Formats: sequence, structure tokens, C-alpha cells
Amino acid sequence: PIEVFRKDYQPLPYKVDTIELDIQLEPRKTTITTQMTIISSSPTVTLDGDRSVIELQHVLLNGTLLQEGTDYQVTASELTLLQVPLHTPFQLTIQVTTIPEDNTELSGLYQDSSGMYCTQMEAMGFRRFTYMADRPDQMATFSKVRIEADKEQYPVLLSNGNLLEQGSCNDNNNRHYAIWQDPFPKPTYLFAMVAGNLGKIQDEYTTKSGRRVDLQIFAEPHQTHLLHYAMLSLKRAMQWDEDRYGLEYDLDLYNIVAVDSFNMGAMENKGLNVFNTAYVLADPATATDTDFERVESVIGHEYFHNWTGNRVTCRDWFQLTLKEGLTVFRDQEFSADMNSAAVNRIENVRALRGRQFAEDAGPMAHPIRPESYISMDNFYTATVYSKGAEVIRMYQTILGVEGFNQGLKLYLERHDGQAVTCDDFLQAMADANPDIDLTLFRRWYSTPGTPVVKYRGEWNEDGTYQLQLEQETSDGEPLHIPVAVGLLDQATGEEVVSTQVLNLKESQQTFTFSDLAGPVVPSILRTFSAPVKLVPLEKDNESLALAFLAAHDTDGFNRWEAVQRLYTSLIFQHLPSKEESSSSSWNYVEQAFARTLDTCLDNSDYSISAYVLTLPSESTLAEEMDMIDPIGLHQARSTVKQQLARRFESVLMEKYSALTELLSQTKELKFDATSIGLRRLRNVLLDYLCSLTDTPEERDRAAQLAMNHYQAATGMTDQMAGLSSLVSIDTPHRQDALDQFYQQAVGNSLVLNKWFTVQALANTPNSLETIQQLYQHPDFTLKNPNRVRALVGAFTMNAVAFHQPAGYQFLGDVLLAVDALNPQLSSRLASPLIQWRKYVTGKLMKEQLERLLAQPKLSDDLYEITDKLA
Ligand code: B3K
Ligand code: ZN
Repeated sequence: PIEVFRKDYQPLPYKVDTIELDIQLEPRKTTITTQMTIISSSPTVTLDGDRSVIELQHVLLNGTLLQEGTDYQVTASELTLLQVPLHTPFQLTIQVTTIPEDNTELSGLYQDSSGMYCTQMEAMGFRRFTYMADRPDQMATFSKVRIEADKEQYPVLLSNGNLLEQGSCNDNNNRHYAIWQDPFPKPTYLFAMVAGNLGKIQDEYTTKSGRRVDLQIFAEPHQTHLLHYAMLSLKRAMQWDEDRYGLEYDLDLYNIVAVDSFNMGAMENKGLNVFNTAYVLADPATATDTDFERVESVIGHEYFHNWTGNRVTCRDWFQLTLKEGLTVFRDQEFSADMNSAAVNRIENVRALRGRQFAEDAGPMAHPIRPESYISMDNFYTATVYSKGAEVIRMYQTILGVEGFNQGLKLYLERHDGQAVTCDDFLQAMADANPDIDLTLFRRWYSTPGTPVVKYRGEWNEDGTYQLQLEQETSDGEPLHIPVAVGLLDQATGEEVVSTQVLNLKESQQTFTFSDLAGPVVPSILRTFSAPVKLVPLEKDNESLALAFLAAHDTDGFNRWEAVQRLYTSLIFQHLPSKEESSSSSWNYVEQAFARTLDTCLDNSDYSISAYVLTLPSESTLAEEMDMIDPIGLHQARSTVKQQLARRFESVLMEKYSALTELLSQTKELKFDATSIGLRRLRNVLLDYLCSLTDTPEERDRAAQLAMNHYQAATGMTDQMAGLSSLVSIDTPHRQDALDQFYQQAVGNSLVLNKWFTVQALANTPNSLETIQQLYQHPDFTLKNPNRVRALVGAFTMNAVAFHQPAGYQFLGDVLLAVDALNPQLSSRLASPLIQWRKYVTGKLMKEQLERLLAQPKLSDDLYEITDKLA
């Protein structure tokens, strides 16, 4: 395997100006003819191409057939032309053949399980399609893309841009063709084509300057009724980008295609997004509220890429966060505006802590702009995406919304049509905001690891309050950290200093607040203003202060955060290694829980209440530990959950019933923030109530409740909540409900995935056996990444099933099987082993890594991950 370094970037010595593609789809033999106009300043031209999937047929230069050996050379990954005209444009024609039916990696041109042909080119799939300079700074105009296929089997033929022409083939009436043209130059990774038997829904959108855009979303014909929410989300996203950033769509057509076998969430190909079905298909009967939220955000994300990614793209793949961090930030702001900003922030931070913090603390830690890679596909990480989005958010926090918007405007104007770097982005932000110094801020792009910010406050009798902040970073040098702070009066709980942003730029800095009437309690890092860990320098009164913030903080995020911290310390006291637990911890939690529960129906922030009542996840808790005992942690968390359930059983039941009543008042299922919040809250209460299963009577009661919940459910959210509770209870209802759900899933692959997941997550002593049986189930297949994630991905989150010798062994077996088919998928599935050093069972986890490394035929993707880990 070859490691590529950021510092080695070199511009290409030639440029491909225009490309014409002719794609002939025939069973087990696709022929691709590429014609390009090239101008070169070097006598040799080297193109990328993967000989393991494409077979070179011939090469012509200005119409003359070239000879292998004398005119060109081919290696496993390159085609080199040995003598090309200098500084004058020449025509290169290359013909290759390939068998998309055999492409199980789902990169390049492949066939979906439904039979349609589709492409995934990012990051380096184009070289698995034909020979070309397959890198993002090579932007060419795809002036003509002709696709030809069997008319009956593949009635729909799509590519980027505008449809120029379509019709039957003269020489063969069973075949037809379509010709597409994309007026915008683009890198290879944004090329796409699709051929299939697809149904669609259509709509239109008129941009603020009057461009009429046709919107089409395609899926398998029996699924088109599931596309309406995606269409609604698309129109909202188009409107929002105009309103918020003045950005309009730039073609007359916007196409989206839903594909069942897809490695990632979706792909922003110019004018032709390709989506994983899981992020585009949704209706109340088959999708949960979270699925709906995800459809909205991914539809938004891919749409927003049209400006941040497509119009302005990355110079090289090390700059990936330039488009991904920025676009995730944009989709987060979109979701925040469409739903609830506070809820959205909590969800995003939960995700960041659960995944990115672990990545940053382990051997795969990398800056948001990595320095090297073996397989670029391994760097589509939580760090590049989620931490990258936090870095963009910090610009906005430091510059203010107006300053940030000016910077973004300048960036897009200055670099429209270019492939640029993170430095260019920072420069635009700096130039648009000359009064603010961003010099130190640059270090966020090169510093891995989660910084720790420590604080200590001191109240003085002269009415001043001094807040001392310290920072620890992975290289010991300071970062520019915006710390949003507010102060609350200790006596009244009222906010006396509203949120202001302190710019922490040194290792240690003291900030003074004056004219205060009395002692104050600080609320620090409001709305999580920087991706750091916040810890007090003195632990003494921490819980007291947290309890105060839990009750009084005006910042919704920090109120939630305070309660989370209280839960965390209580849960940690129940770890097997801890001998004592303090009653004060329990009292603080009890108070905060009681207050939230008592008032949870008084205002419409149901989702916030739901999240406040939810204990931190095992992965978030694990992040706070030096040594992780996963089973002990799982039990400690369960114990606290049961204690709370027992202590508050009657109130939980009372609120549960009240919510049931509220929800039953509206007949039709609604998906506004309030309705989602009501369901979310009721399902959290259900989860507590169903955790009480110590005695046979309790078990019966819990099973009955869960079964009723499941059967009375009006949509997938409640159905899944009922079923999730039920599968963890030892009751005959369990199998009945699962069988019933299976019947319901027939014909819907996404619902079937839920059937696998709910069982893989079940909290039962023999869950591993169940999972291994499901692995043999006729509906299980390694060829569909969604199915694999539904079972195996979920399995690795089930502590009891996964963290045992047989569990690790099972993951090792699966990784080997998957790696032979789909390396992108296998390397992602390996990430639960990432922090083995921190686990008490680490030795056993490492054994699996070593076992993988000993394999002769490991993919580069999985090799890179396992080698770094082991
Ligand atoms: N840009 C794609 C990711 C492609 C992944 C390649 N392994 C999805 C997105 O972030 O929008
Ligand atoms: Zn993206």
C-alpha cells in the first residue's frame, strides 16, 4: 500500500479541457469510449485507471491508433502516454470494457440489487470506470455523455446537467440512448450516470431570479409513493439557501435517484444526486421521526453541496473538510431553522461526542485536514465531517453571523469554478472581516485531538468576577477557542451577564467581569461554542454548580448539559471499580429529574425534556473514562436507569398516560416539531418503565405495556419504541411481535433492516446467539451495506453481545467476509475496535486486529485501519 502526503501536492502538467463519453451497456460487457481534449506542458501524460476492473481496448491520439510499449504503457493503476504534442490541444480517444455486474465494491459503475446501473465516483471511483486524471483539481466540461442500453430493461437513462436528446437506436430497435450535457466544468468525482427501470415523482421550483427548475426524484417503481417527503425537503432546502445565503440553483433540472446498495448516505453529483434509499424514502408507516429528520438533512446537505463543493471544490482530497465541514454546518443550520435549534444542537453534540471524540482519542486521530492517507475513503470521518462543521461554526461564533455570511459570500465569488484549499477559505473569512485576527485560528486545521478547557472562577467583594481559563491541546500550543459565557446570580438564579464570547488564545487567560451585585455562577461553553472537553480546575463544588445550572440556566443547551454531567457522575459511582457512592449525587439527579418530569407537559419543548431525561449513551460515557470496562459500564448505566424508574414509577406512568391522551387527540400522524417531541418524550418514559423487570409481576407489566404500545402505534416511531422495549423482556409476546413485524416488512427492504437492528440491539443474555442466527437468515446479505450495518453495525453497539471473546471473534469473521466484497464497508465496520487500548478486554480486541493483519489478501482500506490500530 502507498501512503500519499499532503505536502507532496503537485499541479498536473496537463489539462483535460472537455470530455465526451459514450457508454454502451450490455449484459456483462459495458463499453466506455472517452474522447478528451488535452493540452500538455509535458511530453508524457499519465492517466489513472484501475486495471483490475477496466480492460483497455485501444488508444487513439488525434485519430491515430497508438501502440502499447512504444506509444504508451499500462500498469495496474496508470496509463502513460509517452509522446504527446506539447502546448497544442490534442484529441485522445480511449476505449475500455468493464463488467459492472461484478463490481461488489460499489465504487465506479455497478449494478444495484434491483438491477439498475449506477455510479459512485467520489473519491476515486472514476478510475474504475475509465482512464482519466482522477483528481478534484482537474475540472473538465462533460460536453456530451451518450448512454445506450436496452429499452425495456433500462427505460430511464440519466447523467449530469441537461438532457440534449434521446431516442431509439437506428440499427437496433430494442435499444435506445440519451445524450446529456453539463455546462459546468467539474472534476471526475462529480460525474454520475444511472440506467434503470425507475418510477419518479416530479415537481418544480422557481428561483428568486425566475429560473424554473424541474425537480425529479426516481426510485424503483413500487417505491415512488415514499418520495414525497424528500421532494418537500428539497424545495425547503432550495428556498432556505436563497433566504439565508442568497444562493440559487443553476441548472434547469435537478434529479435525485434512490439506490438500495450504497456505501454512504448520498452523493452530490452535479444535477444528479444519488441517494441511499435509507435517506430518501420515508412515509409514516415505514419511517421513524428520526428517519424523517435524516431525510430532510441529507437532502439539504447534498443540495447545499451544489455551491459548497460543486461550484467551488477541493484542490486535493486532503482539503475534504473544505466542502464537507462547511456543508454539514449548512445542513445543521437548515435543520435548526426547520425544526428546533436547541434540539438540533443537542443532537449534533451527542453525535459528535459519541463518535468523533473517540476517533480523536484513538490511533486514527487526525486533524480535520489530514496529512496523509493510504485509502482516501477511510478519511470520510466524523473528524472531517462533524468536527469540521464545528470549526466552521466557530468562525461564525467569532465573526458573528453577519461577518460569517460576508466571508462566505466573498469565498464563493472569489473562487467560483475553482478547486481550492482550506487556506483559501480562511483567507476569504479574514479578508471579509479585517478587524478580526484569524491567524491563530488556522491551527484548527492542523491540530488533532480534543482540546481540554479548564476553568476556575473567583468572586471578589469589589463586585468583580474573574474567570480563569486554561487550555490543553495535543501539541501543547494554544488554539483560538471561542468560549461563550453567561453569568447567573447565585442568590436569585437570574442571568446577570448575558452570553458573550471570550476569545481564549493563550494557554492560560483570565477574564474579568465587573459591576456585579453579588456572587455568580458561570455558564460556560454555551451552545457548545467549541469542540472541546470542559472540566473544572476544582472538582469540589462541581455537582452543586451543575445542579444550579440544571435548574436556572437560560441556555437550553447548557441546562441539558448540566443534567448530563450529573447523570455521568452518578453512573460512574456505580461502576464495579468504585466502592463508594455519595448520596448527594443521587439527590442532585433526583431533583433535576423530578423537576423535568413534573414540568415536561407544561411547555411545548417536549424534545428538550426528552433529551434531559435521557441518560448519556454508553459511547459518550466511555469517552470520559481512562479505562473502559464495557460490561461494567453497561450495568452501571442500567442500574441508574432502573433506580430512576423505580423512584419515579408512578409519575412516569402518569405522564405516559397524559401523553398518550394528548397524542390520541389528533387522528392523523403529524411530523411537526411538537408532535415529534410528544412521541419522543413518551418513548423515553416507556423505556424507563420497561426497564423494571426484576420480578415476574414487573416483567408482565412491562411486557404488557410495551406490547400495547407496539400494537396501538400509529406510525413507525412508536412501533419501533414498543418493539425495542419488548425484545429486551423475557416474554412470549416478544416473538409474536417480531413475527408480526417481519410480515409487515415483506417487500420493504428498509423496514426489514429495522427488524434486524431491533434484535441486534436487544438487551438479553443470549443476544450474540440471536445475532449469529440472524447472520444466517435468508434475508441477510453481505452485498447490501444497509443490511450489513443494520445487523453487524448494531451488534457492535450492543455491549453485552459484542464485548466478549466470541463477540470479537464474530466481528473478525464478518470483517474478513465483507472485506473480500466491499473494502469501504469492512474498514468502517472495524471502527469499534479503534480504542482497544482503553478497554479492559483490549487484548482480545487486538487479537482480532492481528488476525486481520495476518491475512494475505486484506484490502488497502482495511489494512490502513487495522495497521494503525494494532
Ligand atoms: N460526498 C459524499 C461522500 C462520498 C464518499 C466516498 N467514499 C457524500 C456527502 O458527504 O455528501
Ligand atoms: Zn457532503
